[in-house]
Amino acid sequence: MNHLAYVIAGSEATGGAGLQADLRTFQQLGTYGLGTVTCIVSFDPKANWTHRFVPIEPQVVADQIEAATAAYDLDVVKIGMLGTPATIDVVANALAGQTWRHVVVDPVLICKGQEPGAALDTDTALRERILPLATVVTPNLFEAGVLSGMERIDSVDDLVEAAKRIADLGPRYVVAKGGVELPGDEAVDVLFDGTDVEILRVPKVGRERVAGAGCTLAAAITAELAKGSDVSEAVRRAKDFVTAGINGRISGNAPFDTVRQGA
Ligand code: PXL
Repeated sequence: MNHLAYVIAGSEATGGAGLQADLRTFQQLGTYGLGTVTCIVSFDPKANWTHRFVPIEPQVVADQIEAATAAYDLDVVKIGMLGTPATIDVVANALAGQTWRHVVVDPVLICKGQEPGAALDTDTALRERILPLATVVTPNLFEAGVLSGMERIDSVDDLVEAAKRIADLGPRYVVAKGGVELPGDEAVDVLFDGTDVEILRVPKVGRERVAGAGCTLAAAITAELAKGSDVSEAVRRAKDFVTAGINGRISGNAPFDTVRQGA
């Protein structure tokens, strides 16, 4: 059977994050992946690997979504980096044009090197237009703080509280990720389904962030949902997949390692 997994996200030119990581994840997990590109991020190796960010013309984003959704009966989509309020509008309008079994939103607010000011506009648009459409949202620690309005998230209890507050913004399921920055020896994720809390823990792999982990987790959830898992099972499988990818990570000349999908 053909399981189709669709992603609307940015390109990251080193291939570690964004659409490239998403499509590798889809392929590794046995789905047929297709992608719509929203923006192009090219790190600048001459300026400490900060981001050069170029949005795709909003109409071209709309055209890509039109082509993908006309060619196939898609019912599961991942939303990654959108980048600008104009792109968010186009994507929100296009998503509303059909029903989806699952909309998995990785609420990418800011990448290393991006202007915090630009991220605030994007935050508001994402919160107002995209989160209400999400069935699953996967904030990291920073995003969980911004979206919940909590100033500090220092413990698993705080992360649970943040997940509950984010659920009030519309998504059915919230996967709040502690990552390496939440204090403790474990990488903890909290899954809140509106009623119950499930806590997933694995020993931390090192103490440095590995590029592409957030993209890969949300893409793996999307692929597992496309294949028919329920959300809890999809999240647990996705966490195993990312943990394996972090253990098998790739090092190059950039000052950060990258998840290897299918390691
Ligand atoms: O990891 C977040 C992310 C998502 N999407 C794109 C990115 C990044 C971070 O660099 O460039 C396109």
